[in-house]
Amino acid sequence: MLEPEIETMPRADLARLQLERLRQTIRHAYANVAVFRHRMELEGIAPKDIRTLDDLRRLPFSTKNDLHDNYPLGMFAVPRDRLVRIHASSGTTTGRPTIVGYTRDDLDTWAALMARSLYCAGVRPGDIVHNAYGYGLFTGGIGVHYGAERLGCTVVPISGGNTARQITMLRDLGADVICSTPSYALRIAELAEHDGVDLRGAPLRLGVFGAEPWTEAMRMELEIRLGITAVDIYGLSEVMGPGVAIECHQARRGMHGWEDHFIFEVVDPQTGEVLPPGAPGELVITTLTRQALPLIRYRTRDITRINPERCECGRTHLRLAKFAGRTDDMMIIRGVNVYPSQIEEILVGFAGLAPHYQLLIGRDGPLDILTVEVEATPEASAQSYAHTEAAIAHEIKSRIGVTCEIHLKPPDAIPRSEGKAVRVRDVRKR
Ligand code: DLL
Repeated sequence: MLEPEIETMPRADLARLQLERLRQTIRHAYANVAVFRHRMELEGIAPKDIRTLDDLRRLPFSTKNDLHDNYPLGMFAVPRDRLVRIHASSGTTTGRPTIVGYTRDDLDTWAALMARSLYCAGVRPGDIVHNAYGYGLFTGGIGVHYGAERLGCTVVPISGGNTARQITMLRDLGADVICSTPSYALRIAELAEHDGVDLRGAPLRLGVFGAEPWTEAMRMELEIRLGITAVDIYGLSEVMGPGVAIECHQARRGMHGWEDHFIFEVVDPQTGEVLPPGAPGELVITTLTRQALPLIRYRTRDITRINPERCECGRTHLRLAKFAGRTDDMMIIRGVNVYPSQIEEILVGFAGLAPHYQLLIGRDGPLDILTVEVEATPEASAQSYAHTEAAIAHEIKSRIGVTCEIHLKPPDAIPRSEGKAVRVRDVRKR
């Protein structure tokens, strides 16, 4: 273990550390970020009023809109010349990217947390880490890179894309660990099989996958096809990047959220009310050590549950359940709430299907209709398509309760991702 004294800290000590850091963060944000100061003034709260961790609930939420409204650097708490790096995530709603930044200390914290996370996942010093997360403005590539170097690994900074070369490098260098989005790992597995390269016989033993929702069914698929143990990693640019939470290789039942650097709450996405441990809702994160971009009660829009029980690995930091999706990815089809991950759970492992899919939301008069496009395997005969389509539609209707159309597509018809997969296409807007 990298930092046993912190990772297994008694929860009472962890709470004391959190309170001390929370108060410091609030003083820092209040003094340096006009948006936070105005909001707190409107609520009639001053930094000195935050005396316990429960007082956090008195503070207003912050959202991605705050970052957009104060684009590009209006939410920053340090002068521009203290920023040593900028990252950004692509803008979904407004088209504007979300800009984030780091001081030298922020980068140091991030590398240390990523090293801690990779160790927690089972990566060890000396391992060859094939890093196929995209390098650049996206935090995945560079975030994992510095963490793996800090841990003492040999990093192969291949980034995403050029899948044939990925396979050559994986095989020839004998990588121990692959890091990528789960959808891209599946693409690599698929091409390796197609080209007759057996990665299962290679030293490769571990996959660290994240940056998009993925299911237990997909985990099993990746483990079998790549001959690895697959571990889930979570993070978001706004609060740091990858390394906010990760599964331990011992239990792989929920991701340890690093509570010495973040406070995690789960709230009702509609009312904002804080939910008790175990209830599913929207994850809200408060940063405790960020200098450049402190965020207080940031609404992530990601849906999960908190498990505060001590883990069998000995770590005391809480666990976040595998993410069901994002509030903005939730489809409401004729009154039924559906996440893409629920459909994925059914498609993966269905005989004759390759787990490449897209969900199309269209309109038939006043009614929304869901069409599932999914690929058949090369072995499946075109004559059996209609039968498989009916079987999938039946399964989705009985397990999720929505009626949908299934379009089985020939192999390679669904676009492959080299980063985050696009699962939902809303064709109503066209
Ligand atoms: O995706 C950071 C990252 C890179 C995480 C590499 C893990 C590995 P963003 O581009 O800002 O940052 O996107 C953040 O991606 O709010 C979630 O909706 C989603 N996401 C990230 N990890 C997971 C995961 C990076 N393990 C957004 N499961 C987040 C489900 C995830 N969704």
